[in-house]
Amino acid sequence: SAINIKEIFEALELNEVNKGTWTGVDAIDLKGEWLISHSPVDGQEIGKVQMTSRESYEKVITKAEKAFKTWRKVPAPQRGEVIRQIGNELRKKKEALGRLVSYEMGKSYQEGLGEVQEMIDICDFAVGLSRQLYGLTMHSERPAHRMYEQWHPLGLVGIISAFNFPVAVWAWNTMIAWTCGNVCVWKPSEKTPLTSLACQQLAANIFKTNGYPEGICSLLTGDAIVGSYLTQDPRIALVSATGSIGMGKAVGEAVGGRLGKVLLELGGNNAMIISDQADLEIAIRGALFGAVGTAGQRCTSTRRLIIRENIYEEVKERLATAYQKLTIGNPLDEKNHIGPLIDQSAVNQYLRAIERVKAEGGHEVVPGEVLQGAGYESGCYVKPCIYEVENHFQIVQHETFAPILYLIKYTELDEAISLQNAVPQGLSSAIMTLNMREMETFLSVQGSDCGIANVNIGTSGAEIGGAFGGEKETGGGRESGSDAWKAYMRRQTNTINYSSELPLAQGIKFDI
Ligand code: UN1
Repeated sequence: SAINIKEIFEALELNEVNKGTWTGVDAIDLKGEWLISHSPVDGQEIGKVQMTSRESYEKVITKAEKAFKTWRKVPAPQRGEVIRQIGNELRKKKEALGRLVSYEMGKSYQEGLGEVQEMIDICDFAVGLSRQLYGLTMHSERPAHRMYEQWHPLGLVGIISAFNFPVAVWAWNTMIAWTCGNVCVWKPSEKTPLTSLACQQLAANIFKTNGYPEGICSLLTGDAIVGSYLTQDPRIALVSATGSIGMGKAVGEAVGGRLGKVLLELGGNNAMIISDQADLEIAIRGALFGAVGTAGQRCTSTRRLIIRENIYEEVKERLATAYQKLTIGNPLDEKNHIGPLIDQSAVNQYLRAIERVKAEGGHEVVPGEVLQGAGYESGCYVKPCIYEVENHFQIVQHETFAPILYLIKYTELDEAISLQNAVPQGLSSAIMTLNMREMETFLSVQGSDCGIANVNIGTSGAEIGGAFGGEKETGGGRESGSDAWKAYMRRQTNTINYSSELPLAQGIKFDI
């Protein structure tokens, strides 16, 4: 579990990182303040990069605009060929990048590898998609006319991503956006700058090797101020943002104010309904990974368990027993299930949430605490905890990005579904049941109101092939698979007249 950061930097071509001037390839021009990356694993400084200044931003965007003029003319399947090469490079660097994700973000090495695998999977998806950017054809109401629609790229796509999936969410967006013919400008979380540099370096190298200009792939480093350059800039046709609801509202307002396009993938408050007709073995395991995996820092993490009253005590006890077996510590050590939270401010939010749940009358099942002593020097390790609550508690209505699980009791399925929907967010949901009527009701129009609704699997861990995103305050956007690509393109309807007449639609007569 000891980390050799020099070796990882070498494997990912990040040797120049700390020198102040970035000599790596492509459109990043760093002249601003230093951004220091500390690992939540051991509190050590991993490296530092400079933030993008306003002046550098202008240079990046000028290059991106120029690059778009080239990239949009490259046939889509040839764009897919570049993505195929990126996928192959990721296969080669999977271990090094997975390790850096784990060290910089704090998720387990297994989950770090899983995240890189998600990138590889979306590359494969994008390669296939590059031959399938289908539009429809329609029958015209006029004789000897033909109608069809086609999809064109938008231009410059801005991507704002969060610390918790520092590389996969970038890949969902960029691999699809590039395939569609856009150029991408990425503003990753200021909490994980090094993993983003590694991705930038890897992708930019491939574009360069293939003879494409700089600017198809650009990176901005910095905080919300740098993000606001993107949201306020009318040259950025689409801003795709993943993060908190507060951030999403700010982005939505700024981009909406200039009538730009947004794709928002914000917080969840995901529940799992556990019926008395569930396979309890699966239910407990699903709830456990959903609640404590990634230390509860997924937007899809399970926050609420809505449990049928006649099995409530049994589920509660089995969960409490399972929680005792969890090992918390260095996430690079494969014997540990749970690593640290991202930073001190996340720890404070965890502590405040526990205070609030107690103040509102929540009942402790498994207590929370900040861990101290050998191995926990960074101060970011916390114990996953469980509270019995009522769904309407203010703190339960709110997404806390930490491993705090709430238990809620129900009697009738309709009531369970109402409780599950009675939060402002609408990302992911699950029901554990072997009863066909219960499951179909949960998936029906009077069932879950979320963008993701699962049966007999947990709320997290979506595959890339489906459209990912949710309703209500989750923001309504869809990323990744299915036809999510359409958000990165503009639709053009074309009507062609091949007759020698000029009939008007709707039969309107206009003769002179
Ligand atoms: C996120 O937390 O922002 O479904 C993304 C999942 C992962 C992605 C989560 N594939 O849990």
